Amino acid sequence: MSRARTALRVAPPLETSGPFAADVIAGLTAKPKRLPPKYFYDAAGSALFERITHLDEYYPTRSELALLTEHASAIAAQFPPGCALVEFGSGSSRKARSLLGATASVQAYVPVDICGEFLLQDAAQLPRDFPHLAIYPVATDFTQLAELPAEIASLPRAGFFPGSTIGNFEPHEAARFLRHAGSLLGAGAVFAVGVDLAKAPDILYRAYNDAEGVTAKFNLNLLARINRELGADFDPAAFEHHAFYNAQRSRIEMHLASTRRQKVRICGATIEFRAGETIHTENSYKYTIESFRALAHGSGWSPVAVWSDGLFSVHALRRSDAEQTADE
Ligand code: SAH
Ligand code: AVI
Repeated sequence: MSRARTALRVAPPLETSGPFAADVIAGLTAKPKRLPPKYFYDAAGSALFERITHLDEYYPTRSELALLTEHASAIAAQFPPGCALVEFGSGSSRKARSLLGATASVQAYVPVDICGEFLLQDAAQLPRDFPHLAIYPVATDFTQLAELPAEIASLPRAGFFPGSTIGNFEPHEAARFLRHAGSLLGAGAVFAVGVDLAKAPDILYRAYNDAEGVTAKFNLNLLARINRELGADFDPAAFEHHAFYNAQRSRIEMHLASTRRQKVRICGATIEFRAGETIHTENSYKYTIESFRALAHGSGWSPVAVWSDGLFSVHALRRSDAEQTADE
C-alpha cells in the first residue's frame, strides 16, 4: 500500500456518550451480544480490510476487479451521459478507477464512506489520474445520507456499490438501502451493484479464515477500537475470531468468542462474558443471481444486465420510477 502518512497524530478525545458508545452498549447488553459491522472501519480497520482484499483466499475482490476490468465499457455504457458517479462504501476507490478509466461520460465522482481518513487520502490521489473529473467526497454513514452534494444537483446520476457490502445488511435492510439509494440517485438512475454468490462452503470458509490471520485481526480490531475510542478495558487476547458458513441463512457469520469468563468495563457499564460466549460482529449474505434480482426488483430497481464468473456477480439495475415515488 502506498498511502501518504500525515506527520502528526493527535489521539481523539474519548467518546463516552455519542452514537458509537450508545451502539456499543446497546449491542453488548443485547442477547445474544452483537456489534454493528460499520464500526470495523476506523483507520486501522480500513487498512486491515485492504490487506484482506489482497489475500489469496479472499476471492471476491479478485473476481469483482476482473469482471469490472473485462466489462468496464459495457457497464459504463449503461450510465447516463455526463453523469455523476456516486459510490457507496468507496474504500480505496480501486474499483471505481476501472469504470472511470473506461468512459468519458462520468463528469463527477462522489465517493461516500464512513471512514473519513481513508476517504480523503484516496480521493486526493484521483485528480492526478483523472484531471477532468470533479470529485466531491462525503464522509458519512451511507444509510443516513440525506442528500447528495449540491454541486451535482444538475447532473444525471449513476450509483456504484461494489464489494458485496450489500451482503453485510440483513436482507430487509438491503431492500431499505436499495430504496434509499433510489431516492438519492433520482429518476432514470442506473445502479451497478457487486454481489457475492452462494458457493461451496469450503471456499467461503477459507475466505473468512485466512491462513495469515488478517481477517482475525480485522475482527479483533473492533475491540481495540472500543478500547481506544471509548476507554474500555477489553483484553483482545481473551477473544478468538470465529467465522463459519450458515447454510440455512446463506451467510458467513463472524463472531468474537470469549475464551474465558470475564468482565469488561465500557463507559461506566460492566459487561459480563461467559466462557465461549460470542459477540456477533458481521453477517456476509451470499445471494444467487436470481435471489438478488428478486430483492432489487422488490426494492424499486429493474435488473437490466449481469456479469458473473460464477463466484461473484455485478448487476446493472435501472430505477423503476413508477415504484419509487412513495419513498420520495
Ligand atoms: N468498495 C470497497 C470497500 C468495501 S469494504 C471494495 O469493494 O473493496 C466496505 C466499505 O464500506 C469500507 O470502506 C467501509 O468504510 C464502508 N462502510 C461500511 N459501512 C458503511 C456505512 N454504514 N456507511 C458508509 N460507509 C460504510
Ligand atoms: C465489506 N464486506 C463485503 C466484507 C465481506 O466479505 O463481508 C467484509 C469482510 N469481512 C471479513 N472479511 C471481509
